[in-house]
Parts: sequence; C-alpha cells; structure tokens
Amino acid sequence: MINRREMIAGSAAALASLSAMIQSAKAASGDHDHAGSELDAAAGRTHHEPASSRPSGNYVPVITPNGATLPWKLEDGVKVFHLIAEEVDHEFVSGLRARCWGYNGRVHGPTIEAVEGDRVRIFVTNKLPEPTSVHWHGLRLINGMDGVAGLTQRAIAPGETYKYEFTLNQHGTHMYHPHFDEMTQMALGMMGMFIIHPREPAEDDIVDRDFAIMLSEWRIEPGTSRPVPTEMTDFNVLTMNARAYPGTEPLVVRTGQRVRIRLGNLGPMDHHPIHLHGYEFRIAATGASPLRREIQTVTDTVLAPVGTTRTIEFTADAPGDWAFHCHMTHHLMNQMGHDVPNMIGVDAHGLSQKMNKLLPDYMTMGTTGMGEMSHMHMSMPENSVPMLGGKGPFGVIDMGGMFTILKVRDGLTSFDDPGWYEHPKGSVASPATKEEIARLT
Ligand SMILES: [Cu+2]
Repeated sequence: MINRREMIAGSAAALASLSAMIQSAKAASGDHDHAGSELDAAAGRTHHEPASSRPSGNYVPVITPNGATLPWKLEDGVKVFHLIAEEVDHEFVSGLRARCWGYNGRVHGPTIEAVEGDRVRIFVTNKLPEPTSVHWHGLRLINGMDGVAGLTQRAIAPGETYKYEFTLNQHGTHMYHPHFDEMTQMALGMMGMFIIHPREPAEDDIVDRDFAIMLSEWRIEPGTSRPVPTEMTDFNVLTMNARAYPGTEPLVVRTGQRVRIRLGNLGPMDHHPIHLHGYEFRIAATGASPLRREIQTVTDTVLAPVGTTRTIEFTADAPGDWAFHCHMTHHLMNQMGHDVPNMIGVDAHGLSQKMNKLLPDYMTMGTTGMGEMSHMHMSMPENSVPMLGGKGPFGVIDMGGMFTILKVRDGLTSFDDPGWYEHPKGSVASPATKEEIARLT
C-alpha cells in the first residue's frame, strides 16, 4: 500500500502536463480554481494533489468561520483581488449591531488566500469618508507596497482606487489592515487575514481542516450603534471573526482529521490566551514563521499577542463539543456583564422589597454570583446583549464574547453544524447517589 507522500510524488509527473493545460484554459476563461477547492472542502475530501497540479498550487482552502474568502481572477498569470473599504452595518450577535468600517460589505474584511510564488495585484477602493491605506502585515515585499500612508505612499483619498502589486515569496499566516488613522479604522473593524499556502507542501503542511480566526475587542456603549475608537481599556464586546458567542460559528471537524487553526490578533490593546478543551496542540507557527517540528511547543493554551498571529495544529481524535475560548474571564462576557456592581453575598431581600415600591421591575442582580444573570429576562437597552451566552444541551452556557466550539464527530459527510454532541450513555457527569455520598464520610 502506498502512503500519501508516495502518492503525491507518483502523481506529480502525470499531473505536471495537465497543469499547463489547466493554466491556459483558466486564463482563457478568466476562471480560477477557488470554487473547486471550496467544493472539495465542502465534500470533506482529504486527498491532496501535488502543488503543481493546479496553476495556483493546490491547497485545502482556509475556512473563515462567520467570514468569507476574497474572490480573485487570473489575469496574465497574476491573481487580481479587489478590496473595497466601506461602512458596513454589522451584527456581532443577535441583538447587537453597529455601524462599522470593513471591506467588501464585511467586518472584518474577507480572507485573502494565495500560494507562495504567486504574483498578486490588489486594488483598493476607498469608499470611506476619510483617507486610508492597506498594509500587508507580515509580508516581505518591496518597500513601496508596504501600505504605510505618509511613509511609503500617499494615503488613498475617499473615492480613489489604488493598486498594490507584489510577489509572495513566503508562506504562512499574515494579516492586512489600514495604516492611516489606525486607532479609528481598526477599532471600527478594518482588518483581515492574508493566508499564503506553501507551493510545495511538506507532509507536515497538509491538514484536512484549516480555520482562520481574527481576534478583536470593541467598546460599544449599550444603546448606541458606533464602536468607540478612543477606548483604551474597557472593552465590552470581545470577538472571534467579529462575532461574540453565541454568534460564533462552530468549528466542525470529522474525527481523525488533521486540524489547523490560525489566530490573528489586531485588537487595540489586549493579548488573548486562547485555550482548547480536551486536547493538546502544537504551536506550529508564531507570526509569519512556521516552526520546525523539533521546536514546536505542545500545550493547551496559546497566547495570541496584539499585532501577530499564532497557528496551532492537532489531530481531532476525541469526539465531542469542545470549548475553544480566550481564558481571560472578562473576555468571556458580553456587553451587559461589564460595569455591574458587586453584590455577591449581599442579602438584598429587604432592599429589593423597598425598591419595588418605587420601581416595580426592580431586581437586585448577582447576589449569588453572576451565572444567574443569563436566566433573567431583564429589560435591556435597545441594541445591546446580555452578559452571557446561549442555550446549551444541559442548560445555559454561561459564556459570551471570545468563545466558540470545536465540534468533532465520527463519520461526518457534511460540515454543517451537526448540533449538540450525543454523549455515549453513562458518560456525562451526573448527580452522585445517596449511597455514593454516604460513602464519602
Ligand atoms: Cu482575551
């Protein structure tokens, strides 16, 4: 039986001649192979053709949960992209929307995906009310394409379209963001991932499911609809791909698949220790640099600092619904959990009775902890979300913010949300029996 590496080597020669045909056919039709790759991913196929079998190289496309990949077309061997910087009405989670700034109708911008060696031409149209620029964060390129307004180019004025063009001479997990009025433009959501696949992937580079998640943080005053760009410390909306739990899409994986998760952090101030339950993973890349296997750290929490990326990899060998979240507890709350007075341990019975005479709806909150707050149907300011998350299979999931779920299932044929994990009988934590409790003493 031949292994995958041999199969790749063996089929490379046969497919090399096909490559030229495909390239000319695609160039003629203006088509590109991205849709095909997406179909492969949707079908959950895990075969890997050699890089040379397609004009752009072959790769398992990155999945941006709650997001999208920027389309491109091939023109004379150059991959042509078009980013449009514009205002976007964005929903963070059901109940909370804001007027943000993003790209191509999205917050954050769509993921740019290409292959090492590609020549890319990226048009940037500015539909914002102020100038902007795009910096290609982590890329090694000629200085004049670096996108720093004032330093390496003139800022792109409202209404203008600029052209960036460079060759990708590296692979890895990178990002893009403006370098003009960064504080405002990034606080309002302008950022995206820029993924470059290796042209000739080594066995270690090949995974079955490849996810990209941008971490960020926002200040949105309850009842208002514009993120506050001047906030320095008190962020109340914490997001993965600009969505707060329960608005985050789960990461769906078939048992046994090799998984990569690329984390980027372009939030204004905070680093995020991202923790995965039930697994150990390898930190496969820090920033733009993939790490050799011998120097990769095996851990269960990875710190994703501001202004860089971290890539983790593991084999999904344990089925279940596994929490994947920032471990800063304040980053696991939604908007209304912030600024709540500390009432833990306070006997507020008399207070509530007195207050009810004045305010019939009054309710003292948080006297036995904050977990109860998700059960309350409190009246909320318009356009705001309660502190905590959503319904789970066993009750309320007391988390919001920077939280999502890795859903690993046997024998999946579709990567749609498979619903909640069905635990094998007798495998869920349950109340101890009287006899068991008696034996404790
Ligand atoms: Cu965090």
